[in-house]
Amino acid sequence: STLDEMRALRDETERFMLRYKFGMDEVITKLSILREEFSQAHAYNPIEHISSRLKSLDSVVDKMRRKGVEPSFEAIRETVTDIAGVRVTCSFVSDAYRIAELLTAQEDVRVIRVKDYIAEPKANGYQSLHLIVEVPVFLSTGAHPVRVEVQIRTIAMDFWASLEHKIYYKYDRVVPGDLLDQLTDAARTAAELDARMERLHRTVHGPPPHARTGPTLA
Ligand code: 0O2
Repeated sequence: STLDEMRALRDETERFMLRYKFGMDEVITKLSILREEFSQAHAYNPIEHISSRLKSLDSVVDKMRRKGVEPSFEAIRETVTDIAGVRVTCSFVSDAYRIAELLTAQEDVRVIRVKDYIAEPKANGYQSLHLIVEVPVFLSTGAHPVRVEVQIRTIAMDFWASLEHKIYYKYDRVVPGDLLDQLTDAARTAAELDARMERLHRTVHGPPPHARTGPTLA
């Protein structure tokens, strides 16, 4: 009956979304382990904060429509790579790269895409290191690869991005020009602060163990 079909679709949708939650949980666990291990070994915390969110089904469908793709589970899996999102806030830029390297070097983590908006900030000044990774989630039916978007940034970048995000939505994606200019200028100030803090940090803790390079695609 139609009711049975509706129930089946509801269950399938729940199963579909739950996998993303599990993938997110896996990535959070990996990051938490790195954080604790690092704190123990280096006597300071490279990760200030880890947050996560699961995109609502409504936003997923909206995004599909914006991209002009007819929503289906298969199409969503392929096109919407940020259903599961994890955000890592670090104190220093070098730590942002270090966390990215350590995460992507793990053998069950497959790097799908890297966008380094720290090396190449967006025109509005947005900075952040974005990784799309695929991790296996082990269910009763076996291992299922799940994609998770990981955004790694400094406290200053995060501070800027959260304000910009609020302004962007307050003006319904059409922000007045002078406000945009001020935001871009503030992003420069944030980047300067990051550079100064990094220098101070190095004076105390020495240079980072690796050259400051982003993670590369395997
Ligand atoms: P929300 O509301 O944060 O969820 P794609 O996801 O691949 O279709 P794109 O643009 O290729 O889209 O991905 P990209 O550039 O990696 O950006 C994805 C996410 O990064 C965004 O998610 C934001 O969270 C963040 N982001 C990117 N650019 C900006 C920016 O200029 N300002 C701020 N504050 N955040 C940004 P969503 O789904 O677009 O938005």
